[in-house]
Amino acid sequence: MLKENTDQASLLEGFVTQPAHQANKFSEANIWLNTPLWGILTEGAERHPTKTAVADATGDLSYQALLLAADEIAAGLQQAGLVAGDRVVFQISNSLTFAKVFFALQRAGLVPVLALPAHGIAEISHFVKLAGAKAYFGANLDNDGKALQIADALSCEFAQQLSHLYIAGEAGQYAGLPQGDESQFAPATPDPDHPALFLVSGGTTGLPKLIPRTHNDYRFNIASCAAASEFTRDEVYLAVLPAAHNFTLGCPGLLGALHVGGKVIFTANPSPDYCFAAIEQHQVTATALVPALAQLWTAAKEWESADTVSLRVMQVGGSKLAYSDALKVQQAFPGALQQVFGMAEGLIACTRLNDDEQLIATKQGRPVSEWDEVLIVNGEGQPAALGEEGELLTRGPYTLRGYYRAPEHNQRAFTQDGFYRSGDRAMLDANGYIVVTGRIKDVVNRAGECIATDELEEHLLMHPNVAQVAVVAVPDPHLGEKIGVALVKRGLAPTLQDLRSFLKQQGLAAFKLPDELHLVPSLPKTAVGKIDKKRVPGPDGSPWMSAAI
Ligand code: OOB
Repeated sequence: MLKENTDQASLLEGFVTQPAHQANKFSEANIWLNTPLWGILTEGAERHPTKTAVADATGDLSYQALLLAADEIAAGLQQAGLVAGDRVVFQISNSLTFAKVFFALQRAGLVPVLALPAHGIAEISHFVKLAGAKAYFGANLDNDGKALQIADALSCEFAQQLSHLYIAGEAGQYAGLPQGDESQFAPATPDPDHPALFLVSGGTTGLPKLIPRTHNDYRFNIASCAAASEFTRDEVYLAVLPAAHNFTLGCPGLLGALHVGGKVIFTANPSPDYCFAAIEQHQVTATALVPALAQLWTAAKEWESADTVSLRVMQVGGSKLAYSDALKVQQAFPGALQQVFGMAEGLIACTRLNDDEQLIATKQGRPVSEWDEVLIVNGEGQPAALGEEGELLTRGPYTLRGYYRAPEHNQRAFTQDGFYRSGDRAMLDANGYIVVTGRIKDVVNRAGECIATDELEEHLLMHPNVAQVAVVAVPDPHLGEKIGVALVKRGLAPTLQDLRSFLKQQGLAAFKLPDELHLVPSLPKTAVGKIDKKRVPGPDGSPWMSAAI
């Protein structure tokens, strides 16, 4: 009999479940399968044991070998005293180790908080505290020592609570990957309605929140995304963005590729020269990128000679892909672009592979499941008319009902009837396709006129000398806020006057024209590579915008 965490009740405190009638409905409709997340691996190992499941530059593992490696680690974790239900902060970069440890945790019933490699001690320590974690798993695979520094800091701050610190790769004074006797190992049989993992929220304000994802909801998320992207057993998925991010992990991502019996190639190097070579070598069929990376890959097609025709799905999401960039992606990677609008909180929408090119270039997609509910509401909270902009609210079988241990925030983030308020400004068309037009709060309030920064960014990106751009609200004593443009140039640097006349020619109202221009060599990015407006520097080098969005 497996040891259970005696403190289960307190670990579940602050976890908001789906209401019973909804949960029953999802189970009866067979969209919640009531199986553990680790079933993805064991089912694969039964069906095609010798097929390659995962690979990186160091080697590869079949489904059977990955299961064995995971079970050995899981046995080691159990023997070290960790018990089902315990929380583990997991911070491993894209590698075979990611897959081995991820499945080991699932097999042992341990619940990972999926930290991103870019997270520092402030975020990691916050996750340890909030989740009540007993263990930290870091990776020092390229020997940069960052994981060791985090482990040092954690062992001081959480001497009592954090009883297990593991480092994959050069482990210094810490334990390496545990190895137990797999023949003595019995996998955990978790309640499928309990969290299988915690994703971290992607917002750029404050510390990230924890998003519980249950076995049932996440397996449904993965299967629905795999179906929407038409994943098959021949899929070769390149994990480029951090594997711990929802997009790469399960939309359909690496778990989606394993779910259908495909293969996953991990790389921690997103540069086009490296990735194009990997695409050619492994005949990669699918990958997921943020717009800034898609832009880089598209530009590189002009000089990189590697053959990328095997790539049939290039998912782009995480932030708005400008129309002008979408057209360039379509030209450089014919037939491959799929826009994805998603969130760690749940809802995933995407364009479908047989949608027409123009639709794919202009819309962010429709929900992956018929069970997703999407509502657009106006400022008064009333449903908006078709084609009218408003805030996007959503509810469904894989969308959270509450952030973990955040009752006050949940009051604001959810409606009375359980819809998640995304904070995204969007509109719907008659076919249920979503067009995202920005963040509700991402506006410049210039002398009482509200200017949506996204609209302005779209227009600026059409200028031939603009490579990347962020429009920010800059504090101003007279206007309240004025319009600042931080810009990465392409070729000749445009002047503020050039930009203003260009925008005027496009018919933009005078009050929407930028007040200040700041040329920058690059724009700051979040942990997953989205442009991070909060940190965009002004001319004096300090953050430019007035209030966090
Ligand atoms: C993905 O997840 P998160 O949690 O890092 O960020 C979610 C937020 C959304 O609320 C929205 O504001 C923005 O990122 N977003 C987009 C977008 N996709 C995400 N905004 C405009 N256009 C898009 N296509 O970013 C994520 C998770 C799973 C799949 C894809 C993306």
